[in-house]
Amino acid sequence: MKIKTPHRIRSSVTLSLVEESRGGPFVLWEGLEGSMEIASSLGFDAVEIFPPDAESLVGIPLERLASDRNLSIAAIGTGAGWVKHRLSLADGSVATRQEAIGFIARVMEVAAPLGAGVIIGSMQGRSTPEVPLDRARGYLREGLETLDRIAVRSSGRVFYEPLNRYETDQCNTLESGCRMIEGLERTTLLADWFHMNIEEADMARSLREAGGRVGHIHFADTNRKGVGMGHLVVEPLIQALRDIEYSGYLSAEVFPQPSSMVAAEMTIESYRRYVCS
Ligand code: LER
Ligand code: MN
Repeated sequence: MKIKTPHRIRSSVTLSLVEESRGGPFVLWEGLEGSMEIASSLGFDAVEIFPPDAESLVGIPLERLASDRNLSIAAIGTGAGWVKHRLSLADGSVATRQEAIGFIARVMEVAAPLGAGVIIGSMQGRSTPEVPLDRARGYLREGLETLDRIAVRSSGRVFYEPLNRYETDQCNTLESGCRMIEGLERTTLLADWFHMNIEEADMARSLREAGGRVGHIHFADTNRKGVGMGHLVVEPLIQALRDIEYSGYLSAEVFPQPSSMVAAEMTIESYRRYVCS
């Protein structure tokens, strides 16, 4: 009998605990346990958590809640630092930059023992009239260096996420993201297919060129709905991931449209169609 090797590319779905982010691209909104229950019943390998802050996760037996349901924690987002507290790694004030680093470091303290990476997306900030682009990029690099050092000490991982031009002018492509994280030990790129569809000339080629520096993927269709609900041509992207021996998650960070349930079901169906067949 042929033994099927397990898929190294695993499935994940986002769950949000941040009321202020309603309307954002997060699939499950039923609290930690309710959302994990749904993810597990649909057969996802993992969940990605978007918490208000690290403190709201301290004391919660995350590992047990997940493993009881046969789930892993793929990653923990830090975007609430921006959404709720207006913190950014590129802020003009040194005190605010330090607060931003502290916010992310505390999330890493929760994430690292779970084997989950921390995501730096919105927290990278952008240039402003007071902070020109060169300086904003320098501040971001300093913040990433500090967080990478913390990750080395705690066996944590950092996922740095290039965003589309309407959200940041720091790094919009995987290529510029690779330059931003050059030389860092525990920091890889988060390749979000929604942003990539806007910014990359050839998404499959960009994934191949980034190679082993791709650490996490936000699995979204062109319209930021579940994969299968837009016009993304998925096969070449999965082939590129196989070619670079990607062994992380495809994590659905998409709008809960037409409903959380349909977005999650569509995602796991697409995952099975493209990755497991
Ligand atoms: C965060 O992962 C992201 O993709 C940004 O667009 C913020 O929502
Ligand atoms: Mn994303």
